[in-house]
Amino acid sequence: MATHARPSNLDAARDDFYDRLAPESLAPLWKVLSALVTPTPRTPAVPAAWSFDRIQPLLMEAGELITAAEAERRVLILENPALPGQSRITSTLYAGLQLILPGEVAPAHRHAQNALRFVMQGDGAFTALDGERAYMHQYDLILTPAWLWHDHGNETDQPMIWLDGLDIPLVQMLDASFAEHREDRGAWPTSRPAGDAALRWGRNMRPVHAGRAEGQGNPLFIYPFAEWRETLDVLRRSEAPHAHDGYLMEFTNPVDGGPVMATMSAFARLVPAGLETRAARSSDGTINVVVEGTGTLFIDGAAFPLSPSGIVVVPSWTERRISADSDLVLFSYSDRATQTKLGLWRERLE
Ligand code: GTQ
Repeated sequence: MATHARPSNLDAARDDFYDRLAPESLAPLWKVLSALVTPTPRTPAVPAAWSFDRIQPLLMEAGELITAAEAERRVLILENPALPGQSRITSTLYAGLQLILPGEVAPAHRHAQNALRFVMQGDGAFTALDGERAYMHQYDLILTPAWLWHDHGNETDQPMIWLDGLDIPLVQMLDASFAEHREDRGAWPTSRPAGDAALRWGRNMRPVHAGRAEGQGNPLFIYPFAEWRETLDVLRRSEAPHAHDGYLMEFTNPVDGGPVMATMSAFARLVPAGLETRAARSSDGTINVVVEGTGTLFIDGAAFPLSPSGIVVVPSWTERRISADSDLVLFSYSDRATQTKLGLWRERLE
């Protein structure tokens, strides 16, 4: 078989070859293959933690510098320290803390991105979804699924702060962002009384002739803290904790029992005092919020102290262990819904 003679100065010949590829918009796979097709996930995100107590005064300062109406959304973005300027906390997900002051309205808009809100401080402001208000209390989970009109308002006399979790980077990667704004920059008119969605969809029944189109995402858009917290206690009274996860509940969409939204999954967890979970990893980078208790989250061996209102990001395929000093209650969200649909999600329990 004829073989081509290799040039004597191979390195120089290769460099010359690569130089001639670039102007043709071509690149040699063999230089990048091992970085592209990795045996396990190699995330550019790093583990990181934020303390709500440090962010809260900065957010209040933002409140003096810009109104909710001016800003549209007055939010400080939690950026992964390894991804500055990219508005992402993991490769696919966004997190931010939003402030709405007494008397303010964050005007109605809708967008292709899915959003969840997890209430950190305040009581009684509302998110309106498609004409229905959800009055928010601390540690409630509120959803604004893709392409539904939503606005936020605060008719109380206290500032209200919540964590926004969105799939902004994922939608950006797909070049699939669409958004619309209400012409008058105001709130969407109320068309249903508060509590309507919970009565239609939160009672283990479903409307046979569904009012709102089911195709428009999860219609049950409020998951009150008082309800989900009680469930964790019921689990705890009746069974042993899971060795890797403690007591873990997933919030579900009542239409199909699946994840709360098309792209994001959300979870509530109780790790009882004294338990240290066994090591586990999963391919969905996860944002955790401490609701109650103290302990430590070990991520690839590094210790992140946990205390109420702390926020900790556990990147894809890092090893996590949770150690609870007192009963620890955590809320978390991730892109597991996306990965599961695509057949990509994996976990390894050690
Ligand atoms: O409240 O709709 O943090 O559209 C980022 C984008 C919040 C919102 C964010 C948004 C919103």
